[in-house]
Amino acid sequence: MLEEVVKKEFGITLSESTDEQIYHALLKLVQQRAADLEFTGRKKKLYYISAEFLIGKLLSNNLINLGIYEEIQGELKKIGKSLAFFEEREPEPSLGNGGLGRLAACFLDSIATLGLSGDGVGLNYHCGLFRQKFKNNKQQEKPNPWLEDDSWLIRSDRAFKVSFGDFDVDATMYDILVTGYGNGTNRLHLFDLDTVDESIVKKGIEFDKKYIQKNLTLFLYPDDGDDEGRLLRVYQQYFMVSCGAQLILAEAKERGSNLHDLADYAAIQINDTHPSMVIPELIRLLMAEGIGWEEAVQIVTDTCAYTNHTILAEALEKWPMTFLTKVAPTIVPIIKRLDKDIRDKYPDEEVAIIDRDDRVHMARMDIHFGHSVNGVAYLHTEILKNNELNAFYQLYPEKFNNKTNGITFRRWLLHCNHELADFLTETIGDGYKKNAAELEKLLTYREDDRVLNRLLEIKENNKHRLAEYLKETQGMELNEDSIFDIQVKRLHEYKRQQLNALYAIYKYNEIKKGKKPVRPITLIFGAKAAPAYKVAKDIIHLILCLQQLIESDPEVRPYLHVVMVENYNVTLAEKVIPACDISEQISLASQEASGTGNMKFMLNGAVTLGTEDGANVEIHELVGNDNIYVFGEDSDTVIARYKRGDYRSKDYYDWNKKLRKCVNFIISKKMLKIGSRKHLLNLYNELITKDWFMTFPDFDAYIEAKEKIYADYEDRRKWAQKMLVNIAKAGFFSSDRTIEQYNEDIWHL
Ligand code: 26Q
Repeated sequence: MLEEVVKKEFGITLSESTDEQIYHALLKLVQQRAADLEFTGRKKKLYYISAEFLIGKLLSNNLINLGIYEEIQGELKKIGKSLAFFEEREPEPSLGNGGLGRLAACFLDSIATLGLSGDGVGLNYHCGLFRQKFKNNKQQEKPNPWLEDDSWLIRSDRAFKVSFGDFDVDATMYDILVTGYGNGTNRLHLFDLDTVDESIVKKGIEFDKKYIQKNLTLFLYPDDGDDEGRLLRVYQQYFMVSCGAQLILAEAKERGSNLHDLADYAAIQINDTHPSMVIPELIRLLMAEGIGWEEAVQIVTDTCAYTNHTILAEALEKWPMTFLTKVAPTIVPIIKRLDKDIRDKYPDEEVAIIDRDDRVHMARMDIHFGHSVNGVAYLHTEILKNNELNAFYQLYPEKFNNKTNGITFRRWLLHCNHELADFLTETIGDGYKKNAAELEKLLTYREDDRVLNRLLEIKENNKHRLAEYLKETQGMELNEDSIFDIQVKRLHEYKRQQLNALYAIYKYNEIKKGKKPVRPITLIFGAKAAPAYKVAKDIIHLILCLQQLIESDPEVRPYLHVVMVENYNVTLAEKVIPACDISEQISLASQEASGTGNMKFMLNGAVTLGTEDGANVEIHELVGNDNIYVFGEDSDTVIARYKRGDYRSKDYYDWNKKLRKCVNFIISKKMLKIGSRKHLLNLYNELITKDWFMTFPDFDAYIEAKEKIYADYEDRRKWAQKMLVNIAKAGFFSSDRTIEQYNEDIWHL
């Protein structure tokens, strides 16, 4: 297969080809095959519009989806090459930062797999999210340019003009082909400017924020610590939605729409509020085509739907009108008119689009002028309805619906855990690859020692593979016989990596006192902190200092190891997740909208240690009490305490001696010898004066849960049964199920 491509491209044989020529041929081959499978002739199409698409490397997944993985592997083997080499060589596109972006990528896979016509719409960030380096136990940010001459991007011939307040730009559209598993192909459209200039990036990730033509698509979420950064974000958003809206209308017309019937030709899913300006932009464009105000508003409402991914107030975007006036003056009168219509109808200030400080509330616009509002897990949607968005739920109960997140099993099982996937196929057949619910067939093997032992053996092998990889790439020495207890996700106070770090301190002290664990424990962390998020960086500092302290302590090191992997990204996730024994999902109840890492770990046979938050609630319900470890206060308690506003972390610190000892350790002599006084003291003070995400009230329960889960790990047969149940019950979390629900309830493709 590849032989023909190199012949055509270079006029040589495969064995004569250089690695770069083979890599080029692999991309070409995949693209040709994928292009042949494009969906055509459909009337209605979905546009999933999002500031992030954390797609990860694409080569292997595309080969799997196209059904030619083994064949290509064999062809390369014949000439003494390994596919793994080319997988490693591929740069990871860094077009997202966490859950929301990775979800968008899983959804694209499932949409194509289900044979639905649906494209992604986003931006082509040249450097995307920063690359993380550790120096002096601190995070440093470096640019991560991922674009190469040979890449998955295809330059399209569609071009759009976008008018900002002071100037116009000409946009270019690039496409990445999105393959479905044994099905057709969709596209991810990424907009860009030809004038963007990577050479303006200086020291770290700093650059001239004012020079929009040169910097517009350089970075994902440019630092918003100042007005220039915030303004640049608005430029990015308007650029994305203006291009997207123009594309959607152009394509709808090509498919036969007269625009009055746009909703029969297009469904638009707004991924959080970053693309919300698509609503006024579409109204503007429809009116420019001669459609009247009321009809234009109705058409847009019938077309657009909004997904909420967070209840954190600071993530609910509110843009000052002055920003919009500068960046996108043509949509300002439209937003004002939408606000007026709402104010005329509903006097409640809480549901107004423009508030008294002249700020535009993006989510409010989405809810009024979209036909659907969904949360991303059962509990999250309930909290939206009953608390955060209750005023809107009162107005539009029919718009609210839940779509519990999911993950694509192609990447998060077939690709990242070949050994487990093959064993599942041997044991229960390969029906589960297309129909995830069939994983439940595994339950019949619950008492089968051969199956249980094999699950343990696969886990051991994956731990070995991770250890090798981390040794090679990060110089780490992991003890493969230890328990791999893993917390990998973006760093945020609400996710409470600091609680896990306090446990590490507790255990360190216990071991110092002579209370050694029966089996060594490896606490693995991986997390990037937003560059301007000080407390998050202080938490990274704490973890890295603990790592150094413990590594240099021969008394403790054999029993406890804390490691923080550098530059946690999709590629690392694919290696870490299959090797995990214990999956840490310890967010403060009510704060994690869903989580999707929790699902990936479960699918790969890890047991969850978590709070009743996000999709953990649904995992708990599926696997039952025996197969998950739940601790901590529930979301009602937490929400009530926030409402009362009477949480004082200092009280817990004063009463709880065990806790106080661990917190004090942060600024102990030992730690100050290793780390920075300023950062450790900041964190210490933050905890005892604020602890906004309530780690102290959950501290005792967390320690108890950890000790219990470690003890239970020692009954290997029972543990294997827990692994088995987790894998068997993971089917619900296939993003194929999620997408079927979106289509059924919202898109109607
Ligand atoms: C907002 C305002 C200004 C600047 C940035 C932002 C911003 C940027 C990114 C706000 C939110 C995000 C990303 C949110 C996110 O990733 N949320 C996660 O979404 C997942 C998919 O639904 C859930 O599983 C996670 O629980 C949720 O945290």
